[in-house]
Amino acid sequence: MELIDKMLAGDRLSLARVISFIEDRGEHLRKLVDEIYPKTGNAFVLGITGPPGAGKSTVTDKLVAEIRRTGKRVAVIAIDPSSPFSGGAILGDRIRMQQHSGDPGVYIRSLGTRGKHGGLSQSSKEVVMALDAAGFDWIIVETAGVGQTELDVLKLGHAVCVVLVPESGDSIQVMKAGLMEIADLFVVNKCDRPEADKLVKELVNMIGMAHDDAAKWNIPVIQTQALFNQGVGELFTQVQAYRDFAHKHGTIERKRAAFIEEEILEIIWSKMSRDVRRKMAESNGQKLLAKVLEKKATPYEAARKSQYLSKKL
Ligand SMILES: Nc1nc2c(ncn2[C@@H]2O[C@H](COP(=O)(O)OP(=O)(O)O)[C@@H](O)[C@H]2O)c(=O)[nH]1
Ligand SMILES: [Mg+2]
Repeated sequence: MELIDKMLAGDRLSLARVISFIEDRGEHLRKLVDEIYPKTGNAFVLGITGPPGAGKSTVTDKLVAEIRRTGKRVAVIAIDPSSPFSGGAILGDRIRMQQHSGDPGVYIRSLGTRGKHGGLSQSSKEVVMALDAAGFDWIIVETAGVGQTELDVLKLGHAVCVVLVPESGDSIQVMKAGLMEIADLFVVNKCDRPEADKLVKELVNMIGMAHDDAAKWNIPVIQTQALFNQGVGELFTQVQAYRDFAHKHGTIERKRAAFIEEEILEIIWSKMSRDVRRKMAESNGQKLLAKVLEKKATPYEAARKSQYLSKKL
């Protein structure tokens, strides 16, 4: 496909079009992903999450500068499932990102709920594949850790960095939000504010409780003041250390396998769900529905009578 060839050759407009195709989940999608997939496997994917306002975008922005100093290419996807309501934040991000505009080694894109609902985790996986194929060495996925969709999206990362701030409250919240399980690195940002030490101590305690196995990665707690460019160099050093550790211990390969398995399952689920809905809308499905409405059958009986539960499953 000419579009893919141009994207692989570094044409940014083609990359943008490919990403839009993926977001729109249109008819060319399958051919597109078929061509992209064989070219993937080089990029390291870093998820950055944390509560809104913690400084994820500011940290990302400074991290991009650190990565560029090593000469590597970096792409950022900002995932914002609530995009219609966060115009202000997006504007702020745009202004921040302008310092990287014109740098061919940096590509920044935000993904919203465009296209079908529930397709965000699949879309973001395929966007990551496209960016990987397009030759970006680092892919940063920024998402607010507030819901299941966001947690699903983070599964596509090779490493997850959780950004917290002193005022984000008790570290118990971190455990409640399921962030403790997915964090490979913690950042306590806005360390210029009081109470930062307290949060750092709480996190260190929590990590100590969760991991006492020496063969496991020691989750670091990095203190930053991203706005003032303090501590982000150390963060980058730790991210690289994690990447080396993960390569050495086969973690990357395991995560890659899980990522691809999830992609296959999502393709199957969406095809099956389309098929089942179509069958349901046809006359046999509607007859079953009528029976249930007339109380001649229960929903479970109807499901078992459908070809999907009686034969195929
Ligand atoms: N005081 C202080 N403010 C910061 C720091 N880092 C980011 N901010 C500010 O916090 C606000 C939210 O930052 P942003 O990166 O958009 O947060 P996000 O919602 O997590 O992406 C912005 O006004 C930033 O300028 C910091 O280290 N100290
Ligand atoms: Mg942000």
